[in-house]
Amino acid sequence: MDRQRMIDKVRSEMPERRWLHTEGVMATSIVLANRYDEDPARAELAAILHDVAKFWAVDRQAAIIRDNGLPIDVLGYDKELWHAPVGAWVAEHEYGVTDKGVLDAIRYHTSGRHAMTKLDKIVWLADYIEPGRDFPGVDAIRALSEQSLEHAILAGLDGTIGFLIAKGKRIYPLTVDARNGLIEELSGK
Ligand code: DGI
Ligand code: FE
Ligand code: FE
Repeated sequence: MDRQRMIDKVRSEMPERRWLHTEGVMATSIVLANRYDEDPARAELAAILHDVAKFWAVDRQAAIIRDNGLPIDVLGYDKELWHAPVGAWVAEHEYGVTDKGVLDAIRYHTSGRHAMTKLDKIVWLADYIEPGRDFPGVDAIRALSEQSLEHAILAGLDGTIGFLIAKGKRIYPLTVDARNGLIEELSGK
């Protein structure tokens, strides 16, 4: 599917404010890809599709996970996590994306994972710091993003994990894996 048709279709799947968020993630992904020597077209493609399933009914999201053999453990955690693996499936099967690295960046854009690829990192971080995001600490992470992808994501993960702890919520294991993986990478282990 060509880029413009894809954009029009994704836009039709969400309210306008979420589309504006997606445009912010697209622009930020391109900036980060250029800064950190990744292909901006792949980063933008993952960004266009990353939240494609965010506004689908949760029953429809759960059915995609169950009916297609996606990791079922996520259904035991917050519904906010489901749209990421579902989005990767939709990108492949409804939008014809074949680039496994792009599909993984969509799949892991909410949680992260152990040993994140550069593309995973770019999309994860762009989602966190795009210009529409406004929460305490976001400017510090925007500043960090100019120095180090890994330090910026680590700070973001600490923020997310702290937020989940403050709310008494469980933490999805891949989110912990992502944090451990970044610390290992930064300490050279
Ligand atoms: O889809 P977006 O809003 O753009 O952002 P996102 O895909 O990063 O989703 C953020 C939501 O996901 C937010 O409500 C927190 C939640 N979340 C992220 N990691 C975890 C998590 N929820 C749980 N329970 N466990 C996690 O590890
Ligand atoms: Fe998301
Ligand atoms: Fe997002």
